Amino acid sequence: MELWMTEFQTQNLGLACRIKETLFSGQSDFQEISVVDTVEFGRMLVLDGVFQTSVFDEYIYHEMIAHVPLNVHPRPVNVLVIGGGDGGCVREVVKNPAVQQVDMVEIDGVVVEVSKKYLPEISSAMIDKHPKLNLRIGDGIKHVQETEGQYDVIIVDCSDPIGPGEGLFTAAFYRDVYTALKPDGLFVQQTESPFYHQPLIRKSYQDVNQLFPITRLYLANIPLYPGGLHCFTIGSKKYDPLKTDVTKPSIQSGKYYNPGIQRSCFILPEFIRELLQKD
Ligand code: SPD
Repeated sequence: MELWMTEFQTQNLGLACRIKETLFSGQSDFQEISVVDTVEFGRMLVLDGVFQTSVFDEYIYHEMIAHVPLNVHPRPVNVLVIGGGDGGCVREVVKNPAVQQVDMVEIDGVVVEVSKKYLPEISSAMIDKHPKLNLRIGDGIKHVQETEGQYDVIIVDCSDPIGPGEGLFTAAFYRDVYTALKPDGLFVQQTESPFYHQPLIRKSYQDVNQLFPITRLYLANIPLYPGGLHCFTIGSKKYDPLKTDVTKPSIQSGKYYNPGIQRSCFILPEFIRELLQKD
């Protein structure tokens, strides 16, 4: 019998994947967690029915959420990752030579353990206990509420704005992120699909723009996510992503990311530019 898993991306649209095997399925205090081995995407993490990451295309999301903001900052020494329980984001962050410490605060310890067991190529920095990595199981929202002027870069590698991810898309959270950053700090958040999450993208962009002198949105092509095109929003106190020197040596190519992408990912199609400009 053929087994399929579908993420319903809207009420009328779904991405269905043929499954070879269910490797893990369980309920944590926060969400339903599955790891399935699929024909097209390989092993895949699914939270509350939403496809989070797959061994087939995870490099795109993780390189883009980590290296783009890190390379906008001239000295990203202290970094905070909120969420990112599969470990792919911190795997990339620790590669930046300027980074000395990465605090990672993930709310769901079960996601970390399951990822270490079933997605070792993604979670390698957590498995190896990388010396730059300080991993804490806890509430990222509370962590930024209790922190002032500590981080050069904050990366919000969250799930969708439902369940545990909901509070990470509020103006109050962005205010606390602003306070937790150093005077020249910047932050990035994944902000979903420009085709299917337009109200969310516009609202978060406007909220960030109320606080930060510089707000920019950038894009990456990610086959696993709705519409295949994904948004990331940067709020920056000082450094403008559009002025990054892409010839600096810290900009090392990955599998998707390279100096050209660092620049070109901020070039937006007209419908997204218009979305962000609307009152
Ligand atoms: N709609 C899916 C967005 C998923 C974003 N989070 C991915 C986590 C990967 N570390």
